[in-house]
Amino acid sequence: MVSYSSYVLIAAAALLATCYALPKYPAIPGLPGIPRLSGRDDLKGQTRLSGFREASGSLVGPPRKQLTCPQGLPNSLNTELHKVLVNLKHRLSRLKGVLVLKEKIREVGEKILASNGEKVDFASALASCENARGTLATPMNEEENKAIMGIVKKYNRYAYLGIREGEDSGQFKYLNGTPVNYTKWHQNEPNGKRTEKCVEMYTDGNWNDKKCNLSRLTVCEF
Ligand code: MMA
Ligand code: CA
Repeated sequence: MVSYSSYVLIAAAALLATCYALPKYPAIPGLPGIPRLSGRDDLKGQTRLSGFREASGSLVGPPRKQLTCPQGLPNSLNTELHKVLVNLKHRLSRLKGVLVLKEKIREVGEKILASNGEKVDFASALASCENARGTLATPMNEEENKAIMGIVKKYNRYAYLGIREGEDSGQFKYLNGTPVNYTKWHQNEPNGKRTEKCVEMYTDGNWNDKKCNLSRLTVCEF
């Protein structure tokens, strides 16, 4: 998954190399000659790479009469890039099919969830998720909670979530420090009163505040 965006960039760069190799075509400031796509929406159902033209908006100087990059890609290049992206999307969707079939990942909305099956303490679980460029699974709604529960059930082992009790407030927070806005506490939880600073998910999907040094299933989100 990680390499998808780099793949797209490399493919785009390779094709654009022709473009930028021509004289008088300045690269977009801030990037080594590759215009920035403004988000994943750029890749959704588009036949033209308008994001590329958009990126040229900040360029100064008189308008050019010639068909130039980055004002507008030559049609042949645009078509070629479009083909590359359609191809990549198709391949990616097939690879995703394999991973879902093999139960290596679960998709919920934009999130991808996965476990390495390892049972470790909170810090180690978080470290393995971050090493894989993800973070600990953090349910933000019922649907995400259910998806994580599916993994917890599959391994039949409680999992630490990406939620911790704040040092000062005693409030439970996401790892970025913002207070939780969706919870699924088991009855009478949380009850640790600042002695149980982590949160585990039971196999029924409910949460319990718990000490952070136990062995729990590592479940990451990407
Ligand atoms: C354990 C521990 C607590 C939890 C209670 C629920 C005895 O403590 O897991 O975190 O709240 O069980 O009974
Ligand atoms: Ca508890």
